[in-house]
Amino acid sequence: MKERMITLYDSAFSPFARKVRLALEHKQIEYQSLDGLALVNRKALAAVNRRMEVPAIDHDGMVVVNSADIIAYLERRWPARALYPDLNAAWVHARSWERCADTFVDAILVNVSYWSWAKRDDAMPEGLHESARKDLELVYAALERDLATRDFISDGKLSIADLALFPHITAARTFRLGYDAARFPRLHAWQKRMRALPAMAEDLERMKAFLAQLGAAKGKDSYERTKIFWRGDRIEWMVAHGFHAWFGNEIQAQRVQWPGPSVPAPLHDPTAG
Ligand SMILES: N[C@@H](CCC(=O)N[C@@H](CS)C(=O)NCC(=O)O)C(=O)O
Repeated sequence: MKERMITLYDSAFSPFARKVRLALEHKQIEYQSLDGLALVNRKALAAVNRRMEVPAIDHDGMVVVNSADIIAYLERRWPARALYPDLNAAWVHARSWERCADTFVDAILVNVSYWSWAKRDDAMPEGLHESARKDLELVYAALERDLATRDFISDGKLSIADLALFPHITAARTFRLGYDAARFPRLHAWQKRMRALPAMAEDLERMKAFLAQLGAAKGKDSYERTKIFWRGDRIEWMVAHGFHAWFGNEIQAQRVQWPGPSVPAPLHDPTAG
């Protein structure tokens, strides 16, 4: 039986969706993509992921959600051009950078991003940008350390650590939170090395095109821009840095959207339908 294509519930704006798309590209797996966060596609997204999050993939009727699980699935099905390093220590290192990108770096950058794309009439709470800068400095210093002996973060070749971090590190500058190239020269060289890879260059182009289209569509609203989607790690970062009053006010003012309740789909039966 001919294998059907993967559908990726995607968003050019989501670092998690971008990570999965980069993995698909790296592994040279055929896929089609659907903008899961466009309002017109909300129902289609809800049908595969009740949490209402991208990315999700549908592979011949089998749905996988959550970026790290999707990539683990891709690695299992298409082991060639591996994204998880062979050596145990490098595997552990790459997974911990992926987790750091997904839970910590994402939280910092997304939480400062609301004043760029969401419809709001307030200013960023005092101290938020400062807290973001402080925490990102820790990330930059750890990357500079890890790149002392390697061209890529966890291994001599590209791994999941590089793919998970790339969307964030390249976005940080937009929010005036980029690294200082003079203080972090190895990180800067890594960024240049990554940008030179065709899949990364295309990813950045897609992101730029998306932002241009979002700017042009201002007012017409193909995306939710009033209520912000909140979940665990992003709330944790906000509250842990003393912005609980601001967050409480957001809930009070009904500017919050929550993930939907989600339980696993039944075991997939490849012979059905
Ligand atoms: N743990 C999830 C997180 C995915 C996530 O946070 N997705 C965000 C976009 S970056 C989302 O779909 N939010 C829904 C929305 O903005 O409406 C993963 O790794 O895939």
